[in-house]
Amino acid sequence: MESELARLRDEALAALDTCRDDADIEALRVRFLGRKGELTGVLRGIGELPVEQRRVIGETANQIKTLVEERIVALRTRWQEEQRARSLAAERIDITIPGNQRPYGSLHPLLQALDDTVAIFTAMGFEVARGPDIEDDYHNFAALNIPADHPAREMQDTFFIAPEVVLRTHTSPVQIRVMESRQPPLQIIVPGTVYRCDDDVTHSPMFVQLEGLMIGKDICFAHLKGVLTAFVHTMFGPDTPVRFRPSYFPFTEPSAEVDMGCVICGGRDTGCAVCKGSGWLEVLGSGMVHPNVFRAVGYDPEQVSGFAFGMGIDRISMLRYGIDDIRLFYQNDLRFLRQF
Ligand code: 2NM
Repeated sequence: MESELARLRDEALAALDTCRDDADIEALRVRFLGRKGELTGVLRGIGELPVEQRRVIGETANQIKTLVEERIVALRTRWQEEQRARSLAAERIDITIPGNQRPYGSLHPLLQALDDTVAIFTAMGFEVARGPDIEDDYHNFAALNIPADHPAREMQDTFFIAPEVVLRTHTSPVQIRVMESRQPPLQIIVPGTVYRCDDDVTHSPMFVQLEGLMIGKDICFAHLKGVLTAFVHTMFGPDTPVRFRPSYFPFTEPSAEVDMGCVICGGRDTGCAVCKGSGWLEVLGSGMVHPNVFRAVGYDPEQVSGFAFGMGIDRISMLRYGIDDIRLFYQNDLRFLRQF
């Protein structure tokens, strides 16, 4: 019996030495120590041995069992450590490798100027209104006091879709629609794309405009001057010179062009190409809404008054960022766009 146990011990230890992985170890554990294992069998049989042999054999058998168990635990631990070392080596992360750079986009310079302009007017209490790009003759022209023979209607300026249907040449038809559907007081701005049959360094056939309208009981030219001066000062700086110059629009009377001191030469020089030596740059058009416009939308010109204004956002953006060719806005050249 003693020699049988010694043989089992040597066999188990030798077999364990050949183990290559967890599965090998487990197979040997079952073979020697499992419920029907060889060593387990010996231990079970101890009860049938003569009394005087039981203690010695039992002790020896238990020692072997413990020895094999300990060897298995040691092997398992070593195996797991090796495996961990292997996976650590394989999955090693080099934190010095540069990360994946996600390219950031930026807002188009036109959109930046538009967002800023909208923010300035909404801060003054104006709300944003919108309308269709395709308009009828009435809203784009007739209701705005632009008679049938007015040059602004000419084919060369307006994109006609059908005899009475046009791509809007300004956003003013939206102001007409708002006035048709609501009563004063009214303070709205209308940002939007407009279309004119024009294409050169300073004109694009499609451009972004923002118009505004303030109507109430006693709105006068002083309100126009105050609001528009505040706009120029917020957009271009509080020390920017502003002047109002008489002008003409069919839909306003009186009308005024708003100029600001040249951003390039500051109005000091006389040789600046941007302001053509005048020291002033035109930023927007404005005026007191013409009584005929009020009549067209069903307002009583004796009861209400108001001012309106309009500007090309292209122009605002060009002045702001010193851009000299309007077509750059629409060519999507990344070398240009990445500068903003
Ligand atoms: C401008 C200049 C002056 C204008 C007038 C109106 C309306 F609908 F109230 F008659 N909307 N926009 C207006 C006035 C637009 O753009 C240069």
